[in-house]
Amino acid sequence: MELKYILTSKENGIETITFHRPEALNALNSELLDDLDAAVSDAALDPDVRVIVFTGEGKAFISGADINEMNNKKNLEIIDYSRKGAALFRRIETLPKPTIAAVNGYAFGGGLEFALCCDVILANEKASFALPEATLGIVPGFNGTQRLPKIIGLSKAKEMMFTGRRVKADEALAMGLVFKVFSLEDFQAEVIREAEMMASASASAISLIKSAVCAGADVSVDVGKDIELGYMTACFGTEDQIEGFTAFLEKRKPVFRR
Ligand code: CO8
Repeated sequence: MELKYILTSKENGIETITFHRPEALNALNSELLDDLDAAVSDAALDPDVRVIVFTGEGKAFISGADINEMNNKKNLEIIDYSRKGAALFRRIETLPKPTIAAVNGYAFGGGLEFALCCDVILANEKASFALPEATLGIVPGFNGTQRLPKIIGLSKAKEMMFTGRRVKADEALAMGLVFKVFSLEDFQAEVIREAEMMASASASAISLIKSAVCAGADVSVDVGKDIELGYMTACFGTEDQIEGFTAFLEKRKPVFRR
């Protein structure tokens, strides 16, 4: 399928999905969401893809949902649009492969909400983050009201949502929103280095770890510990577990196939 607003490339088990709508600073319109859906579906099914990196072309990661497209929509149309994005974002959040948001510039509104669905957020020094919806008279509609407080805490999330102010990379790092910040020149290589570390670990173990984390996110520790027990037990006897243990005992690096 020909994609209009997404570029993809694959190297050494790492798929890079680049938002490519420069005329609107990669704003998310329905077509871009469809392209993203198609690219993610391909990457999810491709056994050669072990890690997915999302980034943006130019000075934006994603400048938000497309304000032109949302303008004049009626309530029910907006509900459909919000559900479409939210369902796709949730699918990405629960993909059985690791995802990295490599935030290269503006991550505003739906752009920040998208990044919140990725497993790790890395940023360059030019990255900035905001949920400016209140300044547009709307509510973050791709579930930022739900995810941001869980990541940075209620008070900081409310301050960001009430003011809509732009948070620069260093502050985002201090808040725990971003995992690491890199200089412009080191950014690409460091993102790949992080992705390579994930790609060299056991893909089957990572998928089970992710399932345990997702399934346990909203339950008590007592319920969560049994969820974890199930996934941990499932690893034993798998090809990767045997290879991982054997490699350790033979003092060599493991070679995982799955
Ligand atoms: N939607 C549509 N077009 C956009 C968007 C956007 N979010 N962002 C930028 N553009 C367009 C601009 O209109 C401009 O187009 P044109 O050249 O035709 O005038 C082009 O991109 C370049 O933008 P600027 O000239 O403004 O570039 P600057 O470098 O001066 O400014 C900014 C960059 C600061 C990013 C600025 O463009 C901006 O403030 N953009 C809007 C940011 C924003 O408010 N984002 C949140 C949108 S709301 C949202 O995301 C809700 C998500 C949930 C929705 C769920 C359904 C309810």
